[in-house]
Amino acid sequence: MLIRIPPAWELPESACTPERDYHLRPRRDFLRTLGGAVAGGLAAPTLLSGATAGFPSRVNPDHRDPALQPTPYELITSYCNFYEFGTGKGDPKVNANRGWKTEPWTVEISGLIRNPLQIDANELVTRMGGAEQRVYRFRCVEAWSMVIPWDGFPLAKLIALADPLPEAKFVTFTTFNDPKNVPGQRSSALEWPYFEGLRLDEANHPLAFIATGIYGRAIPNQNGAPLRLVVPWKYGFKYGKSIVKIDFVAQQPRNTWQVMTPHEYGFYANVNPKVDHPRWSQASERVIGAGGALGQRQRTLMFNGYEGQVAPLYAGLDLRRNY
Ligand SMILES: Nc1nc2c(c(=O)[nH]1)N[C@H]1C(S)=C(S)[C@@H](COP(=O)(O)O)O[C@H]1N2
Ligand SMILES: [Mo]
Repeated sequence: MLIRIPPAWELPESACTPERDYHLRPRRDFLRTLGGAVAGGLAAPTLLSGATAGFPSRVNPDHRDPALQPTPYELITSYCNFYEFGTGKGDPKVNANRGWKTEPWTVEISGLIRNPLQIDANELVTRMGGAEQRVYRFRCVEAWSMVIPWDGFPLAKLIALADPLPEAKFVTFTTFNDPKNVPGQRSSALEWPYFEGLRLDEANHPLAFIATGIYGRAIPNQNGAPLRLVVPWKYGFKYGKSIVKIDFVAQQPRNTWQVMTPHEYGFYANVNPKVDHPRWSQASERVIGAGGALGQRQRTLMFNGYEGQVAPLYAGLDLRRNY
């Protein structure tokens, strides 16, 4: 008999709101009808302590791993890094919701592939078969962490759609560039547009994900609407927000933070408690939302706790040099 052992990040079907109830519709409609769907009693809501009440959390009620206690929605969506909208953690929630339009949104898939295309973000989610939920640890390079219930689709599905040529070895993610409407992009805080890259085999890893939602709701502007990268074994700066272009290339690309400060930020950005940032330790992290204002501290895990799944990607690589 064949018994399928689900990977740790996978939740049973019963824990999820049926995908037809969101994401397959334009985000406008989704937001408008969400209240109705909750009142209709879809997916027995398991509200988490501290989470905003009134929407189904879709978190597996059998989830007993205390290390993966999801961070309240309110904190995930108000404690942000999104330099286009200010450098303070509270700035993006305010500034990304002052008329910046994330719908309609077109993404271009290009480069060394057989199926280049330009596609509307909602249409892309439909082509990917709708959204599914993943509860992942999130570790910022600034030594704080959260646990985030993302909705979205595996990056590998998008790569299959693109159909890379054998010469494609890396994937790059270019985020939006709109200095007219986005004040941060008129400053020199970073080099714009924000830019990231992965090796093709990293991008194809089953954990790598494109997020389109959080806690079953359309992803808020401040968290990278409508499409943002999620690579749970890497530091948060790899998670490019509000992507407009996914390009398949032959050479290892640079990324925004590496361009800014190459001795501090590298291409790999794998979470590694043994390799300190030049200005602080990476051995532990502050858990946002746990244990008072400063946050409880916990030990940082190799590859952010995903070592069992991703270590083979880096066999033979010196992780001290390739940080
Ligand atoms: N376009 C863009 N993407 C970005 C950033 C940014 O400034 N601009 N900041 C990164 C950093 S440093 C982190 S820690 C995460 C923060 O994601 P969150 O605000 O959704 O938690 O987004 C990443 N993606
Ligand atoms: Mo970060």
